[in-house]
Amino acid sequence: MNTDQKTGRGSRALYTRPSSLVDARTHYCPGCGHGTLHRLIAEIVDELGIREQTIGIAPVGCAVFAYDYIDIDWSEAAHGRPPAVATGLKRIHPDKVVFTYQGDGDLASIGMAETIHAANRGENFSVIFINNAVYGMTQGQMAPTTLVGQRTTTTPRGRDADTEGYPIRMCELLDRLQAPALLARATVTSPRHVRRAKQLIKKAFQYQMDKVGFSFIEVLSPCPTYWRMTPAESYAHIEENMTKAFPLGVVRDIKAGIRRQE
Ligand SMILES: Cc1ncc(C[n+]2csc(CCOP(=O)(O)OP(=O)(O)O)c2C)c(N)n1
Ligand code: SF4
Repeated sequence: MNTDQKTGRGSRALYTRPSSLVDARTHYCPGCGHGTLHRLIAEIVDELGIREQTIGIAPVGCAVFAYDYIDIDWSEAAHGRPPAVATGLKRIHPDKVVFTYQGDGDLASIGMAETIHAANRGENFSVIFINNAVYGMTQGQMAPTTLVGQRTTTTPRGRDADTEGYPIRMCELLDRLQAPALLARATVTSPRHVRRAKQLIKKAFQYQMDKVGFSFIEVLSPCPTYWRMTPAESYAHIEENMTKAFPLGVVRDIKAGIRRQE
C-alpha cells in the first residue's frame, strides 16, 4: 500500500519497480530496448522467487553493465564467451538459474561457435539474445543480423548481400540441431509484445528449473541511436521491416510439441 503525501490516503500501486531492479539511472540511450528487457528479467526473477539462486552472464556490448541494474549474482564474460562461462557455472551449480544476456555481435559474430556448441550440447541454461541488428557499443557497425540494405557505419551504402551476406536467423539456424528445448523470437514494440516477450523468457527460466534443457529467446530490440531514428520510428521499423526478416513466434517448444522444421 502506498500513501499519498498530500491526502494521506492509501492506494494500491499497480505498477511498481520490481524489487530485483536496482533503483539506478541507466546508461542506455532513450528508447533503447535493453532497459525494457532488464525490467522484464527483474519482474520474472521476483515472480519466480529466484533472486538468491539466479546468475546472469553479462556480455561485452552496450549491456556490459547489466550487473549494475539487476540485483542478482552476475559473472562477466569476454566478448562472445557467455555460453562457455554459463556452461561451467551451470554444471558446477546445477540448482542455480543461469542465463546469458547477449547482443548480436556478441552472440552471432565472435561468439557464434560458443552459441552453436552450447545449444548442440543441450546445456540446461537460458540464452536471452538481444537482436538490434548493429554493434551498439562500438558505434553502429554491421552485425550478422543487419538487414539487407541497412546503412551502418561499415555499410554506409547499405548492406549488400553479394558482398556481406544475408542476415543470420539464429532461431532458425539453431533449429537444425537436435538438442534445444525452446527457440522463440519476440519483440518489445508494444505492451502486447512486451507481455509475450516476458512469457517466453519466463518459460525459458521455468524449463531450466524443470531440467527440460537449452532455451533461446531472441528479442528484436530498438537501437534508435545507431539506426539514426527517433524511438517511435525505431519501433515502427521493427514492426514494418525487421519482423519480415525475423518472423516472430515459437520456432521450437519440445514440451508443447512445436517443431517448425519437421
Ligand atoms: C575480443 C573483442 N573483440 C572486439 C571487441 C569490441 N567490441 C566491443 S562490444 C562489440 C559489439 C557489441 O555489439 P552487440 O553484441 O551487438 O551488442 P550491443 O552493443 O548492440 O548491445 C565489439 C565488437 C571486444 N570488446 N573484444
Ligand atoms: S547504442 Fe543502441 S543498443 Fe546501445 S544503449 Fe544506445 S540505443 Fe541501446
